[in-house]
Amino acid sequence: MKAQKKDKQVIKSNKISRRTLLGSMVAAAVLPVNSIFAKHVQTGPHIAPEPPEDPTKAIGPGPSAQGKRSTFEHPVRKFSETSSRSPLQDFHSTITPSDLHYERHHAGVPAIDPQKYELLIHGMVERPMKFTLAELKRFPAVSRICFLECAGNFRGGKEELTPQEILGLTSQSEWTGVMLSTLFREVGADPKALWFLAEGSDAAVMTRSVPVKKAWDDAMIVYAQNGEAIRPEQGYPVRLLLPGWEGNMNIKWLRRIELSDEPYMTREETSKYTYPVKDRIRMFSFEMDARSIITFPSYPQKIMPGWVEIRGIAWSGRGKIEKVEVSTDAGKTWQDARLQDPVLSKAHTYFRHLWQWDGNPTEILSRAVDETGYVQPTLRQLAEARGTAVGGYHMNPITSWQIKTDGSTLFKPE
Ligand SMILES: Nc1nc2c(c(=O)[nH]1)N[C@H]1C(S)=C(S)[C@@H](COP(=O)(O)O)O[C@H]1N2
Ligand SMILES: [Mo]
Repeated sequence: MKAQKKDKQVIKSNKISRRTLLGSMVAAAVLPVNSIFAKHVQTGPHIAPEPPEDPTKAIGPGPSAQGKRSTFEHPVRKFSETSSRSPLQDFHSTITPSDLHYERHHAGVPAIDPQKYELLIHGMVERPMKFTLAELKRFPAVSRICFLECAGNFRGGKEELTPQEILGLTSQSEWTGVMLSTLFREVGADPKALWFLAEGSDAAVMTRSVPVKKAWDDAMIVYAQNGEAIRPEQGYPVRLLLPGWEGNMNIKWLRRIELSDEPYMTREETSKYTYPVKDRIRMFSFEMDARSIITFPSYPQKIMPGWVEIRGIAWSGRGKIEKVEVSTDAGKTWQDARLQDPVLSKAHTYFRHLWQWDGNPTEILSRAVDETGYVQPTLRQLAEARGTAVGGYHMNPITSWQIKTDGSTLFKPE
């Protein structure tokens, strides 16, 4: 009986027009059984697959204390001594599984006993205070989904590069902790304080000066990542979270905050994270500029002529993604991609665009526009705007993929 019913459905949906298809995509309805994305198979009792003899044997012994990935799935970070990159091409949505979050360490990952942990807040405050982890957790908590991105996130130069290799120094988590403004009220921050120093307790004792206005805006002291304690690599037990701002200011293993009326000019900010300065004005903002990347299709994936759903992520450190435009003709014409709701501020936003590939070689590109009206630039525009002062940081050019006649994909280094 059941099989017969199914057969009827197959016949009913045998003919689907392009309009029906697009309509159903927009309405996010279930794809028809006889889809142009998949092979039509004849169903019926005579070819119904036999269930395995003992299905539990095939799957495993039963409940366990801790789950693992399917043994068929192997997403991995690509790592060097100082950083690791998220496998962007393996993700279907925007939360990065915690064990695949990118890492950037200046002196390794310290092991910090949460029982001994303390955060000192002092300097231009009425009451210098030390907070244990338990004390931090007693304050009203807040959760926020946002991306983190290293200021040096961009690599090019050759065709055989995956999204992970090009742009894997960004990830997204749901972070939980206490608003820094709550703690600043607790210690009685002096309204005349303009900067605060954030200091980590890793061997690098990484320090950065942060404008106090970020603390009154949306800075957080976070102890949880995707619902559980922060991973050691992300700053266990506590890190500073500055939504939208360059990664290096988000101090991990945070142990001290000192308020002042001027920046501290720390080693990190005068050596590594120095930026081209024009007329005494820093040429880059602390915010990460809007950008995007197509993660499917991408190297080394292969496509077939016909319908292809182009997919990728877009984000901006200045707010929400307003739109993502996709070009399938090497930048001649652009079309708006669909954005996956909810579109969050300072967060990776998933985009999708249905494209019928005719089998001819072409190039596909994506371009992000954020709510401030900022449009993701081309590499040439970036170079022109910065003149000879183009540095390795804050490079957010439009990236394009070449589609070859055989359906293979290669990065286009420019
Ligand atoms: N204490 C400390 N904080 C740090 C760093 C570090 O080496 N030590 N690296 C910074 C840099 S350069 C980046 S990009 C982010 C990376 O955060 P993640 O490793 O959680 O992805 O942390 C920042 N905070
Ligand atoms: Mo970084």
